[in-house]
Amino acid sequence: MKFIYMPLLTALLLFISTIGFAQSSFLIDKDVAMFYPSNFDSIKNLPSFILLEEPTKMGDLPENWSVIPEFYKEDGKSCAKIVCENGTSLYGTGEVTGPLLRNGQTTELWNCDNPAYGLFDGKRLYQSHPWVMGVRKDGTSFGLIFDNTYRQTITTNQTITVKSDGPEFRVIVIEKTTPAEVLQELAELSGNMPLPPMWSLGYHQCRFSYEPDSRVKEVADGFRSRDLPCDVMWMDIDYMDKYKVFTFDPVKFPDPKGLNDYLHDKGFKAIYMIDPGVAYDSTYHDQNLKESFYFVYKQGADGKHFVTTKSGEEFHGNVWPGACAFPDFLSPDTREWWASLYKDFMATGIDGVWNDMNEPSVFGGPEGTMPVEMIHKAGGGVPEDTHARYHNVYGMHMIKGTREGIMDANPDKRPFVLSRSNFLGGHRYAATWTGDNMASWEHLKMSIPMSINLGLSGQLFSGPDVGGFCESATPELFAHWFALGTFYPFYRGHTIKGSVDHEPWSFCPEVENVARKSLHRRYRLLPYLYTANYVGSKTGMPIMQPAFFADLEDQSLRDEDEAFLFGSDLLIIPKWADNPSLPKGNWRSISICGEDSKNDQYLPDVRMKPGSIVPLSKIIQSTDEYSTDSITVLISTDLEGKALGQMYNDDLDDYQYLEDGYSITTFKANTKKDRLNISIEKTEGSYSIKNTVYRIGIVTDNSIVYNDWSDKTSYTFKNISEIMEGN
Ligand code: MIG
Repeated sequence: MKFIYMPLLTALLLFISTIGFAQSSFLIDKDVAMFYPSNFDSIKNLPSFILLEEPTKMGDLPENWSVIPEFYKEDGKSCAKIVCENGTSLYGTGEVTGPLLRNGQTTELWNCDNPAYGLFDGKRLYQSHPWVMGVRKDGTSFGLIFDNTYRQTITTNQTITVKSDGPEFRVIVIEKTTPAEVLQELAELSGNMPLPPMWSLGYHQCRFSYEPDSRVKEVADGFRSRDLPCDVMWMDIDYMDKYKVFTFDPVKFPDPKGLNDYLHDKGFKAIYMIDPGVAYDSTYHDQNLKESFYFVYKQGADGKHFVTTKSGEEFHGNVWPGACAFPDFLSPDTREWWASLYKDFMATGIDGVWNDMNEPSVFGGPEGTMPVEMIHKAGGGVPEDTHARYHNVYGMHMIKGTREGIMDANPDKRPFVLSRSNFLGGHRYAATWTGDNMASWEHLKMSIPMSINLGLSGQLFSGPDVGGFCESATPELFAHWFALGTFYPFYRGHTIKGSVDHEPWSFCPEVENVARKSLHRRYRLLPYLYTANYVGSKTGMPIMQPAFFADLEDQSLRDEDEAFLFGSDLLIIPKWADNPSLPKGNWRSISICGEDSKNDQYLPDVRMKPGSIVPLSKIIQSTDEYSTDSITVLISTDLEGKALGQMYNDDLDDYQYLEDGYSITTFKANTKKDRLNISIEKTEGSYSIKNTVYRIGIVTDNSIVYNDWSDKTSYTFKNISEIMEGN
C-alpha cells in the first residue's frame, strides 16, 4: 500500500508547491516577508525545523520593502545575498567565537565537536543558527532566516551572503523598528523559550567527573559548610556503567536513588548526562545470550531505531563506549522510544538531563561526525534523506525527544535539559552552554559576546564553563571568571578530567571569598533574574543583552564586547574591561550585598539604569529556600525623579503559572515637590505574595539609603533632594 501512495503523495506535494509558490515573495505576517527562489523544491526543503508552523500568505509585499534577498547559484552551491544599508551593524549567527559585532565575519554551519575551539579556526562550533540580525544606524532592525539545514557558510559583510550545499532555500525577512521587536518576532515564528524552573537560575557545580558518589556528596557538603549557595550537582559520563547510556556504574554509583535523595535533602538538584551513542552489543545476534543484552541497544535494534547505511545496515561509529549505534532522532517513533527510556531513569530522583556529544560527535569520523551519506528514515511528514540534510538538526531532535521523555516522567515539573548541539529554534527544547572552552583570558573575554549573540539568535539560556573547561585555571583567572559568572543566564562551573580542582574553595581563601560574594550577588538578584526570564519567555528579550540595547542611537555602543546588560536594568562592567563604551546617563553603581561595586578588584561593577527599580531577595543557600518574605526594592530615579520596575512570582517549578498561578507586582516611583512617592501594586495574576516585608533602598550617586516600608501600598520620602545630595 505504502508504495502505491508514495508517488501520489509526491505528485500532490509537487502540485501544491507549484500553486503555493507561484509568487516568489509575499507577506506571511505583519512586517514579515517570505522570499522563494525560482526553483524551490518543497520536498527537498520542508518541513522547516525553525518555524513552528508552515506559514501562509497574508498579503502582498509592500512596494517600499527594502530588504530583498537575491538568489543565485555559484560553484554548485545554492546562494542568497542581501545588500545592507551603509552603517548597518550585524549580529546573531548563533554560537560564534570572535567579536559581538559580526560585520566582516564568516560563520560555517556544520555542527562539530570542537575542543578548545581549536579546529577550523574556531569558525564552526556545536550549533547552527542560519540567522542574522541587522541594526541600522537609526536603530531600525531586520532579521534574516535562511530556512535550510544543510552545511552552509554565512558571510556577514555589508553584503550578507549565504552559500549552502543543499537545494535552493527560502529566506524569511523580519522588518521592525527595534531589535527587541525583531527578536520578539523570531520567538513568535520559532517558539518562545519555555519558562525555566527557578532552580536552574541558581549556581550549578560540575566537573568531568565527580566520582564515585561519595565525592559528589563531599563536594555538595563543601558548598553548604562554607556558605556558598549552590542549587545543582552534575553527573558527567563516569556515573555510567562503561559509558552505556541509561545505566549506572555498579561500583561507583551503586545507589543513584540514595545519592539523589541525599542531594535533595540538602537542597540540591541532580542532573545526569545522556549521550546519543548507544553501545553496540555484539551478543545481540547470539540467541543463547538473549538475557544479557544491553537493553537500550536491544530495544533500539528491535525497533529499527538506528541510523543506517545506504544498504540498510546499522551505522556504527566510535564514541566513549566503543562502537555505537545512533538513534534516528528525526523519526517520531524513535523519539517516542527514546523518551520512554527516561521514565525509570528519572524515577531515581534525577531532576534534569544533560545531552552532550549530539552533533553527533563520532571519534575518527569524517570531520568528527558520521558520514554524510548515512540514511535517516525520519517519518511523520519528515522525508527520508541523508545525514547531509539532517546533520545540523540531529541534536535538536535528540533534545526534542529528551524533553518529551522527562516531561512524561515528571508531568508536574518544568523540565530542564542542557544540550551541546542545537539549531535555530531549538531553544524551545533546551538551554545550552558553549562547549569545551579553555581556561584562558581570551576565552573568558570571548564568553560575553558568545552568550550575547546566542541570545540575539533566540537562545536566551546560555553560558560558558565558568573557570574554563580545557586545562587548569590560575587562581586569578578563576576569581575573575567566577565573578563574571553571576551575570550569565546559565551559571555553571565545569572543568576537564585531569585539571586541578575547580571548586570555589580549591584555590585559596581570597578566591573563595570572591566566589562567595559572587554567589551571594546571584542569589539576591533572583527576583530580578526570574522576572527577566519570565519576560524573555514571553517576548524573546534576552537575559544577557548588548550594551547598545540601552541606546540604539549611540553608535559607539554597537561593538561593545566587555560591558553588557543583565536584564534591561543592570549594566555590568567587568573590572578588566579596557575603556568600555558605556550608555549615557546617570547609571549609578549599586552594592548588592555589601560589596564595593566600584572598587572591588574582581567583582564587576553593577550599575542601575536611570529610572529603574530592581527587587532583591535575601541570601539563601539554594532556591529551595527562595521566598518573597523579605524583598528589598532598589530605586534609581531618572532626571525627572521617576522610576519603574516589576517582580514576577509563581510556584517556581510547576505549571500553575500557565493558569492564574502567577503574579506581577509593579513598583513605581514619582517625585513631586521634593517628595518621592513609591507605590506598589499587583498588576497581574492571582498568585499570593501577601506576607512580603519590603525595604526600600534609594540609590544615590554614592550609596544606598535604606528605609523599612511598613505600609505596603505606598510610601513617601520627604526632602528627597537632601537624601540624594547628602550621599
Ligand atoms: O569527549 O562527558 O563538552 O562538558 O565534560 C568529551 C565528558 C565529552 C564533552 C563535553 C564536556 C564533558 C565531556 N564531554
